[in-house]
Amino acid sequence: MAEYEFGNPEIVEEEVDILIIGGGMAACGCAVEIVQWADGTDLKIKLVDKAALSRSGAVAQGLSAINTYMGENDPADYVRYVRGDLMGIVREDLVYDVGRHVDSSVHLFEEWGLPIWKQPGDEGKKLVEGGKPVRSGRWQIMINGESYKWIVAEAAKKALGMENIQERVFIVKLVKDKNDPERVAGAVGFSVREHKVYVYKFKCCLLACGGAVNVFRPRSVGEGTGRAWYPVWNAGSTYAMALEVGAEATMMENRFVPARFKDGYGPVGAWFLLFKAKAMNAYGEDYQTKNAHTLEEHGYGRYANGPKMGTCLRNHLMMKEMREGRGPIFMDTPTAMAKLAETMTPKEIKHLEAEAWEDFLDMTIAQCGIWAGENIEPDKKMSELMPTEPYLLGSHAGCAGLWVSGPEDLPGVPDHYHWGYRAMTTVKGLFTAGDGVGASGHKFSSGAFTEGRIAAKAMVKFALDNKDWKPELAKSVDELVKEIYQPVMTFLEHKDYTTAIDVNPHYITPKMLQFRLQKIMDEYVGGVATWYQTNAKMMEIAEQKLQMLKEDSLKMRAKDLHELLRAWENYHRIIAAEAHLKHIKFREESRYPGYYYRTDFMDIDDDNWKCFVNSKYNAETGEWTFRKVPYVQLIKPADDEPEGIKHPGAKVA
Ligand code: SFD
Ligand code: AMP
Repeated sequence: MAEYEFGNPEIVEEEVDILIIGGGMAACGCAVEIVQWADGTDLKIKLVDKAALSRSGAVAQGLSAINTYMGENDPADYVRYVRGDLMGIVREDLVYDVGRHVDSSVHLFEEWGLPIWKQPGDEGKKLVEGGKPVRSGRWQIMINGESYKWIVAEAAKKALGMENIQERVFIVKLVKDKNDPERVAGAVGFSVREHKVYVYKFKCCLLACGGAVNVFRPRSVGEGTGRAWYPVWNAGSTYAMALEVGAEATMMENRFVPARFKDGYGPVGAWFLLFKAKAMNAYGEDYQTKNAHTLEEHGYGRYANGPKMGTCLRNHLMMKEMREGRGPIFMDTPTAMAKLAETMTPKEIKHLEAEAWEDFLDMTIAQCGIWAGENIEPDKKMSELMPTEPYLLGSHAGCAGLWVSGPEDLPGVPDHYHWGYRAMTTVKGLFTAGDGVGASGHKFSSGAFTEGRIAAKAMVKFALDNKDWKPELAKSVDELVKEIYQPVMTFLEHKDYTTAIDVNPHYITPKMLQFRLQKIMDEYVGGVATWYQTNAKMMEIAEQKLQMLKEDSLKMRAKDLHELLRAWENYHRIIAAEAHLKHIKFREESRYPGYYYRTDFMDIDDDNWKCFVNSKYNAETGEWTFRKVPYVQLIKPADDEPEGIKHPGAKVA
């Protein structure tokens, strides 16, 4: 059967100086910046993305806001905001570095044609010309962003040249250097359109493949399957590939559980901040105010400042309502719109209604589908809100990721925050940005792009400093190809054993394996099934089940290239899931109530746990090692910051 004759892929080998893996915001930032630093050198730079650059990654559908823009704000206050939102433990050096550089990235977006909303009177005036943006919140500005990714990708394409961009190649693994096990020398992947395996050698690489989605069972099942808030095509590749070559991860216990418009996963930021809508319980009560005093339990209130509190605590109060039976939770869109309309002309009201729809048409079209399908006119009928399944990411309101070297020029930065090239992980030659960088969330699209730019400069320096070094792969090309095409071989070998192609004792389909992973994570590691609760005993069971799943993952089949992609995505998800589980188990407290709860350690315990948790994975033995890493406060707390923030950090060796 011709359709199955793909067991023998063509092999494409290429050596470059710098490989950019991923084509999202961070990777595009890197591409745009790197050509400037590499100008006048003969460095060969290539970018490889699993999808098509113009619509790949989290920004594929577009966005309605740029969530990180300093403008008149001091980056030190930005650090205060991020650290408050992430319960006191962030790498303030990394956050500050994004803060002081991010505006120039946003100015580039505008120069390339991204429409940024301006205040009345400033229309047509660019930000760099003093045009005042429409702010939804202190840090966020509104955009007409349906084509955001297209615009940013076009700049990246122009900078690098299409001949240096390889689309639709999924990178499966990094390869260590033959002579130095602490260093990466290559990456290997396959085309998702042609029967080809790609083997790259390089001096250094940027690993920027986004966060991890579909690790947990999603709320959308059945006809809704495939809908998620974060992009389903970001499958934990950044974390898995880095961990497998020994890079140190940090804060992988952290996750993001966004409160979203139910079923369509429409973001809430514009509604809360721009339209000033209020959320309420089923009985019309403002639960956030009503429940605020309950934050005193377990020390959670130490991280809230009156009504001001971070994302996870806002979730916590919402979840309490739902757990105790006062759901559903509603976003009161009609009242908000009526209030705004009080001072508007009919034409302006029409415009406001259009904006309400556009907020979702620009980034979460499915939410408009829900509104249309369920006869919801936002000015007439309220919409339900719901906390989603957990996502692992380092760029939105979460901080899972890798431990990277920070800037050296900030006062008070301790030695353990920087050890080499900026943005490099603990593995030589391996850099990351965006969702890849741990312990520094709230970068969003603009911050991820900015981190890509920061990494670009450091990578050029690294490549030039290592000009005479020749990469040699620790594994032969034959071995690598065999490994990558194993799911195909498994299928070809066993497909005729049964008559029903999906039923076969010799293999498991990627789809079934994904269901198993999601069920384990959902039921034992704090997914929606247990209202985000877990404990050591539940996690012990999850560990055993994950171990078996890992063994079975070697039996995944691929009947076509699509399934080969799914198989390897799932493999990456399993490693990311394992990291998440082991980190939660190691941290014996509930640092992020509203994201997850350890029912055996419900308190926030600053004396013992106000520190980073870092891990390393040994891919040969399957063992994980953990260490506590001291948190150092670089930006002084303001007087009105809550008690928890003022705690100096746990004393760890
Ligand atoms: O509304 C491989 N984000 C928001 N940011 C904002 O600034 N404003 C918003 O309005 C934001 N909101 C929002 C956001 C995201 C989503 C999905 C929605 C709403 C619905 C967050 C940002 O988008 C996010 O922070 C950045 O995009 C992160 O950048 P980066 O570069 O870390 O990840 P990416 O852009 O997803 O790119 C990943 C790339 O990797 C590729 N890839 N390539 C090769 N091999 C592999 N194995 C690969 N695996 C992945 C991908 O194709 C992609 O190119 S709101 O909620 O607040
Ligand atoms: P979201 O649409 O939920 O991803 O939020 C977009 C931005 O608005 C992020 O920077 C959030 O932290 C912020 N945000 C969302 N909801 C609120 C809220 N109720 N209070 C303060 N900030 C919020």
